[in-house]
Amino acid sequence: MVLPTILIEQAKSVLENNWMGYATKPAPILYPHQWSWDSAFIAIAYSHYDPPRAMLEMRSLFQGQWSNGMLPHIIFNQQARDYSPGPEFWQVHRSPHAPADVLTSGIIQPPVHATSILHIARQVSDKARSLAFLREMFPKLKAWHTYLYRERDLDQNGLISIRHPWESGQDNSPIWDSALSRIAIYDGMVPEYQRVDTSIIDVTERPSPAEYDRYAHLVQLFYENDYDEARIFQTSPFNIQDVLFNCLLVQANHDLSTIAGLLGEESQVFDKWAAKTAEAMNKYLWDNTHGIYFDYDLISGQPIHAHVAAGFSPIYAGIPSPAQAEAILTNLNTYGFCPLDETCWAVPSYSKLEPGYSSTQYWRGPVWINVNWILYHGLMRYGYHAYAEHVKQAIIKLPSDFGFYEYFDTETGEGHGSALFSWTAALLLDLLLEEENYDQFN
Ligand code: 2M8
Repeated sequence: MVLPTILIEQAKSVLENNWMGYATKPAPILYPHQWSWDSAFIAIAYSHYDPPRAMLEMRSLFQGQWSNGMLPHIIFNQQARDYSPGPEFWQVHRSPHAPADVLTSGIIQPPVHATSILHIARQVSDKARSLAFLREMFPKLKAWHTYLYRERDLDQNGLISIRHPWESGQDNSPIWDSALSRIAIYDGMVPEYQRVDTSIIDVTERPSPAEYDRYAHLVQLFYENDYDEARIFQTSPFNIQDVLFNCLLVQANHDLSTIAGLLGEESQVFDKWAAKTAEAMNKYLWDNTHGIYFDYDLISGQPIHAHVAAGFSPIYAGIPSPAQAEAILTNLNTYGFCPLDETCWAVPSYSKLEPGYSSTQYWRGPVWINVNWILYHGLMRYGYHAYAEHVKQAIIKLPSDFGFYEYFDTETGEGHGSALFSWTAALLLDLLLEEENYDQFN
């Protein structure tokens, strides 16, 4: 195990290496642009040791915000051409809302941004500068959350739905299998695309060609409908209320409410959104038999019984009752996730007991640091300190023993995917530096 001081320096150099001068790419070769939720996690790390850079990271991201409030999942770096699908694939100029001078994708990612921005503001020691930053970001965050509740809350019950697997951040999770398998592909249904990922990473670890065809097909459907949300939802075969997305939104609403309070702005609307989404998650997504939250497929009208670690994430936002949290803890400890002993490296993304589990295939079983960071905070929140410490030590030990990889083999701990992965370094830094937290608002 590497000494914490050395590990901190190594993690900082991963971020330095991926810094593009205005934002941080997720990984040196595989992901050469700015990704939305990656940046939010990365900025949390910068907040501890370089708040100006943290602020720049988030400002750069919001440069790509659409006029309808949508925050796109990729802001393309015009200098980097080696990622596919690139900007031309998305055809976002068909939307009247896309910015003219910034190249973006046309989908979203989980809304961790208010959380990240509040984190940053708390670390800026000059209170006036901190408030000025919040004042600048508040209308952008408000427009982002307003977009989600206006355009994506189809049942008007507080549950936001996603229209592409990439919007979840968990690209090839087993959650999407049933919905994707319903999409029959015929000639002309898939636009031309090239893949770069499979020439960089072992092809068996990446999404399959069948999955990719469907990802591309959905994007074609979006631009053929000029990114008009109402038209998309009338025709789209993919429309899912996702647990992780909604859970992160609940916390982000709480944080946006805190930001509004600090600025003397109306905060009630954000509290109402948080409560509404949390209530709906308990009503519609909680599965009492299995002690886990399941995604809900709006097209089939059925819950999706995929036992993924994200199904426990609502503890992060304080959504479950103590009894529900107790059931979650039992499930985490027993159902192929992470027993509280030395056999567990960290919580796998998908239960080892479920069909199709793989210890190395991307979002179908390996350990991801961001999911474990979310669960760590949830376990702390409910007072499960021993378990939280177990997960925290795993988050530190994996990069320390195997390197700052994108994800880790659940069985051996070995690193997979891209090396020098930014959010692995960032969230490790957050845990190692959090004791030194500066908060001038408390
Ligand atoms: C992965 O997603 C991108 C597509 O957005 C990809 O596979 O090319 C996911 O792990 C996602 O959560 C992450 O934000 C992105 C960049 O790290 O990579």
